[in-house]
Amino acid sequence: MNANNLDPAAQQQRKAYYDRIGKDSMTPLWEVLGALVPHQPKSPAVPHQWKYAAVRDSVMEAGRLISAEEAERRVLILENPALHGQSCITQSLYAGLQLIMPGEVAPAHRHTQSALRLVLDGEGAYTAVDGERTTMRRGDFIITPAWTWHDHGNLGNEPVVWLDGLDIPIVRFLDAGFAEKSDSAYQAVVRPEGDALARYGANMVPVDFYQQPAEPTKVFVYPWERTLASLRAIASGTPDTHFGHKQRYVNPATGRSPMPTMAAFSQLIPAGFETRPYRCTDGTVYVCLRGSAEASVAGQSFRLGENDVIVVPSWHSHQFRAGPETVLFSYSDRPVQQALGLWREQRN
Ligand code: GTQ
Repeated sequence: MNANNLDPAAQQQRKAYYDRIGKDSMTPLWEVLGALVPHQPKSPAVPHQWKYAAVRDSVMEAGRLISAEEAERRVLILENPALHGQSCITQSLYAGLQLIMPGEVAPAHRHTQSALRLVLDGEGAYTAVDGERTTMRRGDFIITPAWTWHDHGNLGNEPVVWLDGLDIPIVRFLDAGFAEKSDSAYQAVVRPEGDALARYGANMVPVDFYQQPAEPTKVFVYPWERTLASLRAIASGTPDTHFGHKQRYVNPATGRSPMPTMAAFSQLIPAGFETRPYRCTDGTVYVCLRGSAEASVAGQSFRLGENDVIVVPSWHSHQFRAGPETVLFSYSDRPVQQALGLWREQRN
């Protein structure tokens, strides 16, 4: 419907009509149909990059401005520049850089939002999930599923920074957010470090264990050492034209994504390899863990070095050209889209 073809009187008449029905909280579909039911996704988010070297000083400055205790979580949100004020990196995903200084504790709490962590910088911190601690090492992928108690601490002597990925916008959209704080700053340790991984993450589970659908996954850390060893072993084979060598993290007890709202991936792109253009409906956050690559996102170019973050919005064609051997971590809302029958991809 092109209102511009109308004569002024008719335009006036429609406008008056819209104003009148507006008072009854109604609005005409035909003015917005194209935007409501688009031919293809038109994300309001834009591709963007955060160079770690450029933002690290600001992250450290937060460490001098506010304590972890006062902040509860001392995090700089990575906000999509086109979604200003919305605390999100895509319409459905949140990302942030969390800092914990030596001796600090980010107190125990739990919430219905699911969180993932990718450790980037520094040593000596831990995350505790439901009574078990895991020492955070660079490249470790750690999860705190919905409603699990978690606290973070730093027993070492250097600042530690990790990337937080949460489904905050999804839970906000559904108005399903609950949270509570624990009475004590940190959880009592009830299992030794490595217990969950040994019991549930070594291609075996306890004899009488069957994962209940509503229960959180038992494995909550995917150590970098194992990820890199897998990728390296696979990398002797032929790389996929669009991904290089790309693996999807799973709950080993089910083969499904570790958490119902977010998928996570690790991929190794061999030195000099260029992936073919690819797009998918799940807007994706990529982090370069090793090496460097040139990312091309819908015609925009980004030089990705270690710890740099880029966001690729839904249905934006992207490809990578690795300099040296490069490892990228990524996460997205793919499991949500797949559960709803919405997910699509296109390989060019
Ligand atoms: O570590 O629990 O970036 O609750 C945002 C909300 C981190 C956390 C965030 C959170 C957390």
